[in-house]
Amino acid sequence: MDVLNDETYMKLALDMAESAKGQTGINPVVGCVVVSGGRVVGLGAHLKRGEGHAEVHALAMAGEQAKGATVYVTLEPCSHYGRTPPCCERIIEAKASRVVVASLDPNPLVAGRGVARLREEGIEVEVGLLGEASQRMNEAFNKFITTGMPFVTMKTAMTLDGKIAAKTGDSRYVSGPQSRAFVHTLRHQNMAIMIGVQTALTDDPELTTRLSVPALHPVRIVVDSKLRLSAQARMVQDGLSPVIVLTVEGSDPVRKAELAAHGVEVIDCGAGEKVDLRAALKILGEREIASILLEGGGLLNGAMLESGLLDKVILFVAPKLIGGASSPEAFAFGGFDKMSEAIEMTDMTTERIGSDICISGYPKYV
Ligand code: AOF
Ligand code: ZN
Repeated sequence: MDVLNDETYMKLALDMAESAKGQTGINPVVGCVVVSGGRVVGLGAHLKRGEGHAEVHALAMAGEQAKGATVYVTLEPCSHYGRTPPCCERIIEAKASRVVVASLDPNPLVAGRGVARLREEGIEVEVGLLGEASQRMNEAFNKFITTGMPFVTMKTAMTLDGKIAAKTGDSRYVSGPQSRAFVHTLRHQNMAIMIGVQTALTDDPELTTRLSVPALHPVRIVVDSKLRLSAQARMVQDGLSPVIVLTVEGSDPVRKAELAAHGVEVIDCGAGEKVDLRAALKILGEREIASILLEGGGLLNGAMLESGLLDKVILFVAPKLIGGASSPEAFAFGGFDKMSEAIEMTDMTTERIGSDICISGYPKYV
């Protein structure tokens, strides 16, 4: 049984923010709860880029009752004129007397100015309540707004012996139904999904989001230096969301034109033999793709890891042993000579999902 306190309301604000994950584009998810005279008088979340911020919705619901109220907000109220006016001015205008903030806004246009402005007006401000949860929730936004680079989450399902398919290539399915539903939730929550061309050729995947409720489809990105993707591929034909092919300068102009004629955007990333992955992510960032779910295969996973471009790894480990020296592995790369050189993961979590174990963490590049 929870005791009613500040945390109760901040948790509610975080839950509302969480439910909007995936639908705010490059914007963060934010929730806000207004409490006055012992009652919740306003609730709000930021639902779509370009539309009202969380505080604006919650304060509109609270109306006159916002006077003297406490405002719980998961992210520092903004202080800048963006697509919408500054939330700190809206809070000041509403005459709230206390503001509880989970975490500061890393956007260089805000970064503490929102809190400073509220304090300047004599409003009591506390920062940090459930701050870690708020920061995790917006980990993609936090990276994108400070670096312009998308946040990359790699997910893979593997057997207990680290294989992502049998030696024949068969991979349907490694993990169980609950894990697979979770992956579709991750697709909904990420702006784009990325795979290597070999996976596209082997599986002809749709890369859409299929859940028991309607959800958002990510942009589909294929890393394909030699332009081997077929224009007949299901993802090219279905028209459900854009397809981007990352290739290199000098790849076959005829194939380029053919893919383009089918609505595929083909982007050159470097002049080398292989796609310059870092340059590719920079270009995708410039196109306002702030989060990418990397879904393999092993070679692309390995290359992304080696290049230090994976921000987060989510592994669904199924209670199976498939064996086979040639069975593909989750991370295929040259490897290191010594255990002391291994890439370490930080902030690991484990969770049981059906009969699988979900392990997630953040690779630490030194
Ligand atoms: C808040 N509350 O609910 C959100 C905030 O283009 P705009 O006007 O929507 O501004 C986007 C920026 O505002 C975004 O980068 C982040 O710094 C902040 N988002 N701030 O006070 C909200 N979504
Ligand atoms: Zn705002």
